[in-house]
Amino acid sequence: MQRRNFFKGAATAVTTAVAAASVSRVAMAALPEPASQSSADTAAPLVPPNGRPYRPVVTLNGWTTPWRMSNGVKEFHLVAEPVVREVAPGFSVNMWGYNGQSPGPTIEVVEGDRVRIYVTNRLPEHTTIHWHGQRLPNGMDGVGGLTQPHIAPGKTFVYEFVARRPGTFMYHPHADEMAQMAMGMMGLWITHPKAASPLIAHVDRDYAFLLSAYDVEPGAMTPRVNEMTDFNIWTFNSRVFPAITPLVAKQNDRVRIRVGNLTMTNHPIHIHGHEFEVTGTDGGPVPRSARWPEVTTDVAVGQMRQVEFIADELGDWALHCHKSHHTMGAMGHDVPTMIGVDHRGLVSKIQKIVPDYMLMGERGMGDMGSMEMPLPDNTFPMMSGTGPFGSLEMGGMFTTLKVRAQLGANDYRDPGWFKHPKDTVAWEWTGKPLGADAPRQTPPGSASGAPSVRKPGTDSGHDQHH
Ligand SMILES: [Cu+2]
Repeated sequence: MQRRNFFKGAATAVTTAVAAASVSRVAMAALPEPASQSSADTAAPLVPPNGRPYRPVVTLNGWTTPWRMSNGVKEFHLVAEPVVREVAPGFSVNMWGYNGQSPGPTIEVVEGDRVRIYVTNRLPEHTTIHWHGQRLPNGMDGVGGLTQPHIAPGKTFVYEFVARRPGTFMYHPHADEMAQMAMGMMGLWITHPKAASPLIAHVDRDYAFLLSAYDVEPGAMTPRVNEMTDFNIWTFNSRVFPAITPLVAKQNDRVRIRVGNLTMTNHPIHIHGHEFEVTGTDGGPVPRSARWPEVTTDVAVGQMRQVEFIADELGDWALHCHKSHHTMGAMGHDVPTMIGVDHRGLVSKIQKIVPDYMLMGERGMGDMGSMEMPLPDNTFPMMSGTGPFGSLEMGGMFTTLKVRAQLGANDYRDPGWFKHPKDTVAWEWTGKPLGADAPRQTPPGSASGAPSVRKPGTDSGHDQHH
């Protein structure tokens, strides 16, 4: 749902304790009406309403803002403001963002477009916007204090430049950066090529998302912004699994995924069942001679990676950060490792005092996905997400790529879980246990295929390799 009425939208979006700066109605009237978004759902791609055609991107759990044409200039209006972001159902966070959401809306333009962006500051402190990766006049680069004065609360600044090269970019503040990005201020910028390019393939599906991390204590609603390393909420576009929309593709579609990293650490983004190539970065398209196949690409802080592959394997394939802590949900930092510790008898003793007491992690941590632990209000389980075969034991930076034989060209709906062909799912072995007479691999050092047990001190004196 997009609300085009700024004042109505802002009135409902600003529900935090932070008082937003007042912005004059008269001053706003001449500006492009800022679109606002209240939903964290993935919006349908915005087919370009006028100007040159292109294949629009799908922003995971996000949206693309419309523009208005003004004497040949594409005009946008971003409003920096406090927002409430639904990170997962039942877990909303007080963030700062743009136009009702964190991340802000995706901006999509075409190479060569002259672009004018009005930025209105409704935050309680000053801000700026830096257009990460763009070629532009120095004074449009958005570094508060260096290339421009800060945008004070209540003020609107104008940025104007030509989108000179195609690619995947980001925008974020260059003012009180640590706090403002820790609060969710960021967005994607896509510049589509103006003509066919030998380095830019036509794709059937084009997905985009940003990596962001927050430190929200379980039960709290506002991130700690002075955090340096101990973030506990790991997100794709300020959203955690299983609340992240799956990527879908029709079999043999060429798929592009654009990922940008505005967290404080790197994220190795990993795909299952396919190999991709990095076809571009925020520096532009990668020369074909410099591409190689990968199944994981590390996205360092402040980088963008654009990967492409043919989605030719049917199924529900995991797509996730390979740092295992980053596919977990909210957790305190004080959970000791309990694997291998024998607690038998201890729990029943404690339960005499604390009836609800449960022991975590004695046999690994996997049980936590199915344990019904009482949670504080406004958080989500550390590992959650249920698949067709049970708990996925995942939260955070994880989603799925769903490849289907039948799918409409513009159909981005979740097709449900994959229906596996007969005899293609790993199964439990329930046959006869392997006995002494069953075929065995020959252990190294034995001369025959017969099972042999080597006793200490009876080395045969030679090794045989089979
Ligand atoms: Cu990660």
